[in-house]
Amino acid sequence: MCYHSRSMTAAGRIEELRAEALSAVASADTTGELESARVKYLGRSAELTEIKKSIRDLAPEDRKTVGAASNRATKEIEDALAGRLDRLSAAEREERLRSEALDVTLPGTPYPRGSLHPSLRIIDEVVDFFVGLGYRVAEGPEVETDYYNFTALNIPPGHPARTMQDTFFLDEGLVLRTHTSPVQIRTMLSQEPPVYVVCPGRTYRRDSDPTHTPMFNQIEGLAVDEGLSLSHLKGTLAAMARQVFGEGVKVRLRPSYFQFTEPSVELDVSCFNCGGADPNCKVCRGAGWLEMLGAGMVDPAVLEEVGYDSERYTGFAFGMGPDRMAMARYGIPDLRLFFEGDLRFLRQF
Ligand code: 2NL
Repeated sequence: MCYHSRSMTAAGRIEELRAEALSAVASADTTGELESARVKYLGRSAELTEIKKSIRDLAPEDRKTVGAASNRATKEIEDALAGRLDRLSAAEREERLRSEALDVTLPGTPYPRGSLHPSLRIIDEVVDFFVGLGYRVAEGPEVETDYYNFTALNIPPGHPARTMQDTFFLDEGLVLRTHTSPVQIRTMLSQEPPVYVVCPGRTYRRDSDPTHTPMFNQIEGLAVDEGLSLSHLKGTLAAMARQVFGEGVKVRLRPSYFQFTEPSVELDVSCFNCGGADPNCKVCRGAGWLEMLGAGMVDPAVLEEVGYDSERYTGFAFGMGPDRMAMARYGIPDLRLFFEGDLRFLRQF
């Protein structure tokens, strides 16, 4: 070792190394620097380590003093390292806590708030009304088979009512559903009466102008039980109209025709805007009444098709267009605005 060449005693060199190491430990400012000092002065190839290894080569009278001195120095350096490590890690922890500290009193980052689409507002209100009566919400596929969309609803293949629906036909007997009625068919096939369901969903017809879009929302509902009559239909739908359009509205039924109900009706509500009094009303255009939905008593042929005993059970069904209802309520002139996703339009609701 170098202390031989400088004709220094081992004990003297140990003392030098001890002093050097202690000062390096004392001046280490980070745990990383401290670790470098440890490796340098106590590591496997540190000079002090080499001295300890060479003790066995010393003259027997020197072994004891050099051994004791190197052990003392090692112990002292270790103690200094441990003490410094405690201090530095505490300081580093403090620093980390300080730099990572969160000021919980700062105001949060404003987060842009969305709004409910006008159609969804109507859908939620109508669905909530029926859920309040104990109806279940049912949903089903938008790609349907010809059978569920038409045949099961008393619209056999080749029937002219099929062409009236402007259907989107897909491959292999599949269609985009033209109404949500197939959901009720699936519900009836999967359970016995009593059935009380409300079925909101997207429906599709080949139509596009200011009052028709190829995709539109529909809400249908179905009740099948013993003893249901047209008066249950009228009472249920009148209560719904009053909840959605206001306690003051009146309702009236007009005869109508649907392939899957008999008798069939249309339900009008008195204009929620003018109450029927304003010949220039923008909402009803002076008619005093707004068409709200179509309905009827489920045709016995439809009940039999799903395996229900039409002698024992009767039912009523209805269908409405929440997009149209939203247009009336919010005075929106063009249905196409509903589906363009223009935020300037949507933010108004
Ligand atoms: C309308 C008319 C209606 C139905 C839908 C229906 C469903 C089954 C059986 C019988 Cl499974 N009927 N649905 C009945 C009458 C009218 O919708 O104008 N919708 C916008």
